[in-house]
Amino acid sequence: MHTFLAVKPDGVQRDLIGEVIKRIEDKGLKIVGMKMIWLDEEKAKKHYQEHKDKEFFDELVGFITSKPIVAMAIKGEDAVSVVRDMIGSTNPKEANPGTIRGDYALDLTKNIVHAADSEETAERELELYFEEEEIYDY
Ligand code: 3AN
Repeated sequence: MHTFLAVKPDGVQRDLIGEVIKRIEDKGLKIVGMKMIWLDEEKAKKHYQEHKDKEFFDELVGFITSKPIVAMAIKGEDAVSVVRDMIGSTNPKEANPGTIRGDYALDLTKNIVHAADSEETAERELELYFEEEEIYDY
């Protein structure tokens, strides 16, 4: 199974790309696609389309386009739920210690990472960020 994870602008700014990669690899998951990209507004809005009516939507789009992000395709057994558990709750104040957000974030918007929350979302997000040939089968 594949999932999608992104190190957000705050994680990139704080030099936490390596820390996130290390945790994923240490867990036994495989990174099978990876790129640094600077999202434009159109793509950011597509990514967060489910939140388009929320009051925090503009802040979210402004933040995610403020600096580059690192997008990853990750392969492993139950990768979607395993990676969600590893990143911790959306609100970092409630995220357990030992999770990425629990260990590195306090702010609801600047919460270091994003990861797909279902198989359907993973498929959609992988398609949004990667061409088919950019995800390797190895
Ligand atoms: P997750 O990233 O854990 O899947 P979502 O999809 O509910 O969480 O929210 C997407 C992003 O929107 C979160 N990572 C967070 O940055 C932001 N967000 C969610 N809820 C709020 C909120 N109430 N106020 C501000 N930002 C929020």
